[in-house]
Amino acid sequence: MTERLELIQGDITRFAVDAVVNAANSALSGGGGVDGAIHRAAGPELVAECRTLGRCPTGEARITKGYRLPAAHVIHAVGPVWWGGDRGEDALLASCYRSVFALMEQHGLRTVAFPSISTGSYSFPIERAAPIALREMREALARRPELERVTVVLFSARDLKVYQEALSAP
Ligand code: AR6
Repeated sequence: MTERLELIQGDITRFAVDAVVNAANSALSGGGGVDGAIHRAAGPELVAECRTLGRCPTGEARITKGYRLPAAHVIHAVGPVWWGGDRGEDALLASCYRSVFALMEQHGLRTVAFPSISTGSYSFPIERAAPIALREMREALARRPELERVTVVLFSARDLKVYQEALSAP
């Protein structure tokens, strides 16, 4: 299973996968960080399709086409804002990852690239987020043999190191 899960440092907008995951906001209106990068690279058709979808609650996800991205689809997942850890943040983050895998199953998608959801503007501590993300990915890979590859694309060398350490933790 582990060989179907990979950690890479890079820019998620460059990945030719069935779906790239966007760390979106509930309005699905575009924003900064990875959301801004994905919308810039996909072109204005992406925000136009997002407008047809309405709001997406925290912990859920919505799928669109990828437009000018090399990826076929974008799955917009809305992670929790970090409020200190007592407002259900861990469960909401796990729910984001599970919602992405549910959409992949519904649409017959086999390869996916994730950013580190919520650990930028939303301030979720990455040392706490990484084990939650990796646990959900491993569970999905174990349950779904049709999933070919799950890639986590970390923007910085430091973030990559945190995920590598979480992946190798006993
Ligand atoms: N490729 C991969 N990772 C990236 C890229 C990229 N091109 N650009 C940034 N990251 P953030 P959040 C990393 O803030 O915390 C937006 O305004 C970044 O270094 O993008 O879920 C939305 O509209 C960080 O590790 O997402 C929401 O309002 C990670 O992506 C809000 O920010 C996530 O950081 C969502 O905040």
